Amino acid sequence: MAFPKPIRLMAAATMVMFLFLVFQLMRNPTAVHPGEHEKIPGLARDPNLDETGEPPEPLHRVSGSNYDADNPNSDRINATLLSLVRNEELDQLLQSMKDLERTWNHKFNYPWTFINDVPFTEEFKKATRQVTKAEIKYEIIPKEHWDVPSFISPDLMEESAKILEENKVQYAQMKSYHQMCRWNSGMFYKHPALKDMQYYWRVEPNVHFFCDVDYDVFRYMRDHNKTYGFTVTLYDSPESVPQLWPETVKFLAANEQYLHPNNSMGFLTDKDRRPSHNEAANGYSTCHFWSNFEIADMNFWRSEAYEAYFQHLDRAGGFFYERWGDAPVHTIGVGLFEDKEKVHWFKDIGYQHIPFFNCPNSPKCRGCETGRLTDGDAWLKGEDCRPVWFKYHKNEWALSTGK
Ligand SMILES: Nc1nc2c(ncn2[C@@H]2O[C@H](COP(=O)(O)OP(=O)(O)O)[C@@H](O)[C@H]2O)c(=O)[nH]1
Ligand SMILES: [Mg+2]
Repeated sequence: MAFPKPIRLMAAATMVMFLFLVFQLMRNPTAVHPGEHEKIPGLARDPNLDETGEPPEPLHRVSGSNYDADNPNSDRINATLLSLVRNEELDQLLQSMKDLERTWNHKFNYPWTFINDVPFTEEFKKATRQVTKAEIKYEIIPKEHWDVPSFISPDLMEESAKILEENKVQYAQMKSYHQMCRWNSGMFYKHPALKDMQYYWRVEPNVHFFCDVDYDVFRYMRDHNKTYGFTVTLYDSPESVPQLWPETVKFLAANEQYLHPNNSMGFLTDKDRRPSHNEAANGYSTCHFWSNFEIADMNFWRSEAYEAYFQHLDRAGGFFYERWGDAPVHTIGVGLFEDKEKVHWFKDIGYQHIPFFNCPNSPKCRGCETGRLTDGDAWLKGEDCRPVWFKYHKNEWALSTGK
């Protein structure tokens, strides 16, 4: 039976539309459907939703026995996985180690260095040796690196802690937390055991790694002339650092020769996106690289500029009278004294430290949700500083993927 021509045309058009829809759905079955957590104020689209491969060549990979743990002529460079950790955090550390060994280090066998302010227990040593083929060093912090400096007044410290506590600054009263922040800011790379090391990957207890990484990240840093690598960047609580930026400005006024011409001043002082933070932190955006993850070059921390900056901050007393973290101190140091081109977003390293994630869109990742920033309270979604970073820096990944 013959249908009139208009009906036949409509049927054909419907069929074409249907086939087109089926094609679109089949084409990208793993496409991420944007949910609430992917909406980041200030970013049109979370770059973690774009497919993520590897950074550009040259990349060094495993070939034959070149990265075997017992190869005395291996392709490893002077680098270590580094963790300041307490004996009581053994289980949480094993979690971090297992994830990093599974996704990366069982291939490259970089040595681990564990550092503590007290001796490691035999139980700690025995258990950590069981999860890696790589060499492990267990080190104690020299007392003079950890102790509260003599120029810090205990009375003023006690009074200050009360004020910090009233301002709801986390860990305000915990002296060891202040010591840890100071040590991570300006001491760790002076440890005698790290004398011959150039690069480190900082690993904390109870973090997660989700994605297989198949190249030597330390050689990546060296070959691509990078100084500092991060995964997550966040706003800080201004109440923990009110005098950090004013002290930084004072230091710069007397040492302007250290300021790098291609610095990250825009990122450090952005006022547009969160004026209240900038105001409360006296000119600092509070944007910082979240330093519980760092892959970096210790020679930068050992440089004259950063050392002079750390000495200035240390004398100013803010590690104890306020609660300056190593994250803002490292970020400001790198942001002022280093070329911004030398900072790298390790987008391809899936990472979690409670309550934030870096979770790229890659078939190499398992166990995290692409593009999810946090599994914590709703307000945490606003804490992402990547929109500020990308306002002032090009997205290296966009260049390689064309997105
Ligand atoms: N040995 C030692 N490690 C510490 C101490 N305080 C903190 N750490 C380590 O320093 C890092 C940061 O501490 P953490 O409690 O995770 O701080 P948060 O991530 O800011 O909540 C972790 O690797 C801890 O294991 C301390 O008093 N002694
Ligand atoms: Mg931690």
